[in-house]
Order: sequence, then structure tokens, then C-alpha cells
Amino acid sequence: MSGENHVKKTAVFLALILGLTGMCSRASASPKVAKIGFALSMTGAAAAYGETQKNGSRLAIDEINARAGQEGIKITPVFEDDASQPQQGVNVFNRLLFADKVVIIIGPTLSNTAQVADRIAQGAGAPVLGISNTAKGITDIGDYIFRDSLTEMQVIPNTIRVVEKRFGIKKVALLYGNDDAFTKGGYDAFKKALGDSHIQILTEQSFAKGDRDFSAQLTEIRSLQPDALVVSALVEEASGIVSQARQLGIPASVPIIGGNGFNSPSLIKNAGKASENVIVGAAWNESSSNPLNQGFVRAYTAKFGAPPDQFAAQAYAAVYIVLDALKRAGSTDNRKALREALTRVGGLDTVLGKFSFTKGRDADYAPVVETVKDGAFTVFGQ
Ligand code: 1QQ
Repeated sequence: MSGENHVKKTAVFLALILGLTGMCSRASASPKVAKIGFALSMTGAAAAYGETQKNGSRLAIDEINARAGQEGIKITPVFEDDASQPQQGVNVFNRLLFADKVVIIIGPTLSNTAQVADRIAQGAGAPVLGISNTAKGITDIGDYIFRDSLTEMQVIPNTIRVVEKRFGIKKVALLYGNDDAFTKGGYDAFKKALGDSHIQILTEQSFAKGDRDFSAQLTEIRSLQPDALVVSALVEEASGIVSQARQLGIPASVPIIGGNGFNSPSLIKNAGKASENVIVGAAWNESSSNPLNQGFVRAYTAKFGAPPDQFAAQAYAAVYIVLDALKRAGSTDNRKALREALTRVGGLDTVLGKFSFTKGRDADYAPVVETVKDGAFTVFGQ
């Protein structure tokens, strides 16, 4: 080998090594860490929702972190239990915002908690992404408050339209919880949708969170012979109402129609056979052919041993919505930049479908009507 050739070869070799190390150091440049707070109801009246929300979030975070931060971002979650109580929600928000210094809070589970706790984040200039807040007015708290959950006002008119078309109902009984932002909001939405469809409300009955015996209300309702029973309740009370309605002889031919509180498989578990044919307005369905959704259902079922519910899907989607915004925010700890980036989420592919926020930072996608068939939620209509 001539001396000149040798020099050339050495130069090429060195260039190769330098190039490779350069590439390696770029690939292994450590991803930035985003600290995300989760305020979820792991105990109390909404624990059935909180559990699957935590699972859905966990799955998304594990997927993102397992890609070794390919997006340049890894997520460190801080999970807190808001105990389904507004005051505990406030405590948890304070801790996440001022001690843990998270860049965003996902949650809280209940609108009843969000309507007080979200104000703390708004005041601190920290974004919140609600995943199951369906009461009116939550995002009106301020420009840092977002949600990926459809409101009852968005879902229920469709539910009533589909049900009316199918059953031709003319007169109904309305039963609702009168001490919770969500159950009252659902009541308002049902009342308006029924009025718009010229369906008569024979009676309005109410109950309180924690009630176990609904026989007085249901006996009155039975005596009026409604075409359907319309209920706005969280799942604990919904399960009792559905079971007792059938026990007290409201016939199976009288459909029971529920709002978002009914969307948990624990309704089916608790009310058993009485839950068959219950009709629910929903924001997601397991059988959606969207390939992202199919992959999610498979991965979730493999990890947790049971299929996801709507609450898991909305939580899973939320983590990816935040990731999308973080990538554009140029920082993983700038709350203001993250808020701005969230407003620009547009047509993002998620398990909920193509996702964008409305100008008012609410979700915007098509609701669905589901019914319980053979112990599972299935699509009833759209
Ligand atoms: C709300 C709801 C509940 C059913 C959440 C789990 O929709 O509180 O807004």
C-alpha cells in the first residue's frame, strides 16, 4: 500500500468513526423529562372510573418511555388520589402544582371536584386536561383548562334522538342526583333534549350521593307507567337504581337510559342481569375500527387482563395529546408554552378518533349510543 493510499484510508476510517460517534451521541442524548400530575379518584364514589383511568394513563406512559424517548421526551408521572372529594382534589392540586411542580395536571375524575380544584391551576398558570369532566362550564373556569371528554350537553341530545327513533317514546320519568355537578348537569341536558323532542316528563325524582335505597322514587315512577326511565347518576347509585327498578317490577320493556356515569363496566358487574338493555350515551366504543384503537384495546387487555372502558381510553388519549403538545412547546417544564401548544393540537390521531380542541378548549368528536348486550357494552346507534 502506498503511503498516500494509507493516509487516505486512515482519513476515511477516522471520518467514519467520528461520524458514528457523532450519531451515537445524538441518539443517546438523554430525552427531556416531563413531569405530569394525575389527580384521579382511586377511592370514594368515583373509584370505579379512577382505576381504569390510571390503567389507561399507565399504558400510554409505559409505551412512550419504552421507546426510550424517541420523541425526545420521557414522562415521569405523579399519581395522586383525589378521593372523589372536592376538598381532597384541592389538596392534591396544591401538592402537584407547588411541591411536585408538574407541568400539567390530567384529571380530576369528577366535574364536582374540577369545578373547585381547576381554579387553583388556573390561578397558578398551569394547564389542566380533564379526561372525564362532562358538566357544563368546566372549561369556562379559564384559558388553562382543557378536556378531551365530551360534555353531557354534547352527548345526550344524540342519545335521546336515537332512542326516540328506535322506541318512539312519548313520556318518561327522570331520576337524578341533586348534589353533584355532573349528575345535575346531566339532568339539565336530559331535560333540554327531552323538551326539544317533545317528550313528556311525567315526574322528576332525585336522590343524594351515597343513597342505597331508591324504592320510594321507583315506586312512584312505576305507578306513572312511563315509556322509559331516564337517569343521571354516578355508577354506584346507577347500579342500585337499575337493579331495584327491575326488582320493583318496572318491566324490561321500559328502557333505562343513562348518561356518562353509566359508562363503567362496574354497572354491569354490580347490577348483573338487570343491566341488560340499559342504554348509555358514550364518547368511545371498544369496537371502533380505528387501528390505533384496536391496538390500544389489545395492549390494554394484555396488560390488565380486562378490556378497557371509555374512561381508560380518554386517559390514554390524554397522555398522547399532552405528548403532542410537549413536542411543539420546545420545553418540558414551561406551563405557558404547553398551554399555547395545547390550543394548537389539530387533527391528532387518537383512540377517540381525530382530535382537536374547540376554541373553548372542549373536545369535539362524534358521540355514540351503546347498550348492554350479554354483559358488555355494544354499539346501539349513532
Ligand atoms: C363527571 C362525569 C363522571 C361520570 C366522571 C367519571 O362525567 O363528573 O363529569
